[in-house]
Amino acid sequence: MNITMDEFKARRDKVLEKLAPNSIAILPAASIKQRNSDTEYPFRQNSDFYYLTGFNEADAVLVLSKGAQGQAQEYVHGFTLFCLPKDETAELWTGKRAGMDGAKRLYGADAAYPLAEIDRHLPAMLQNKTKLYYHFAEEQEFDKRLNAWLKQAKQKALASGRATGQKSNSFPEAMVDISAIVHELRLYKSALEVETMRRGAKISADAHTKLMRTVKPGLNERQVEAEFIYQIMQQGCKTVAYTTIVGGGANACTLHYTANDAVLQAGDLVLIDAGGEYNNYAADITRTFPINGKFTVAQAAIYNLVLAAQQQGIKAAQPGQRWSAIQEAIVEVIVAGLRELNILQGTQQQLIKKQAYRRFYMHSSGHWLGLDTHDVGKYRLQGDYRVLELGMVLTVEPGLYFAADDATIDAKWRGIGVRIEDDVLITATGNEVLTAAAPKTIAEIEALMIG
Ligand SMILES: [Mn+2]
Repeated sequence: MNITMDEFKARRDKVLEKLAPNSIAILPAASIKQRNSDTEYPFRQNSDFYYLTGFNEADAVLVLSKGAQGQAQEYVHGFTLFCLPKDETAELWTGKRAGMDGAKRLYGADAAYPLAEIDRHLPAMLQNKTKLYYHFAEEQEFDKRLNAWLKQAKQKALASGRATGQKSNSFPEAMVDISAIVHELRLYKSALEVETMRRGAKISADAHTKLMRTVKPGLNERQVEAEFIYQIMQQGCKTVAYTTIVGGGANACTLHYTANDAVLQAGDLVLIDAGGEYNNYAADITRTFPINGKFTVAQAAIYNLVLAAQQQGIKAAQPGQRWSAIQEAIVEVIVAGLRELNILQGTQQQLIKKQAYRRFYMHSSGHWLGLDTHDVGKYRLQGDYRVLELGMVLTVEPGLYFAADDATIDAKWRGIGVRIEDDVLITATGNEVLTAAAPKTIAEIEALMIG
């Protein structure tokens, strides 16, 4: 289930194919961020860097070089990795390193140099390249270093011009954002990526199921969060893919609620938006269910409406459909349902046109999913929403939220917040719901909670 070194190489080859002739791409790994004094935030590799290398050490630098025109013999390699060298003392404190030898042997680097020597090599590698591909304005510190290397490359070119009397175009004339190339590749998941995501989705779905058995009145939201983290880590996730949301009662109406410190009350619903990160890939699931195991009539009405909308949204997630078809399907159901419940008044067409539903359903249908929870990849091409294709993975997550103090609606709806979210893989013939193992019909949930 791990992505193979062959696949990482195939990804780099695809990037190299898309680079202009005689060009260079530079991509830094993530750095370790200090939390305070001797304590650091947990390390998470930069997703683009990981996608192209599988290399999980901090501060490394990937260089892809295309074309050897005018290059020093030492640098005519496709894939160069700068990383930390083997060092017994340092490794005693911070763990094993691949080192130069490992970079080549285990990660397929054509050349590997110690990070400390990067200032010496990079200016020479930039020489005689016409285009530089890079992530602009993401890491200020690295931007500065890159500028310094460019400046050295320029000075070298001038000096060699003076020495030889020859003029040359000797360093990049254009800089291109590398994101467009790498992100487009990341949007289409390979068989191994799908297998990885399927596993992470199953682990996360099982953890949600476990929470339905665990939740009861009197528990603190934080205890529910703790149980989720326990479950996914027991099954092999390194951590959660994003900050867990556990919102009891009206807390569910705060879309990015993360305080998670209220006591769960009988008679309320609890909304749990939580997913594990498995081998660097994210799962993203939301379930909403009654804290005492039984939906009230009003809660059931809203819940079934969101569920119907989600089911129609998932149906619209088909190859050949546009991204926007999912939201359109959801909105049709939501508006019809809100009219039926007399929460909105007016014709279906007018209410959709005015976006009257946005008071209660104020977000979009979902997002791409992959190495990042809100994964990379464009939603529009030339202005139009793109067409869904085989191998794309996305979430479908409609919701309805009625603020506790909204005096314009009937009191029975106030404080109800419901969202239902699944992870959907676009297949050749339709789709596969990767998170289907987590129950979501009222009958299934009540049976699980009260038997
Ligand atoms: Mn989501």
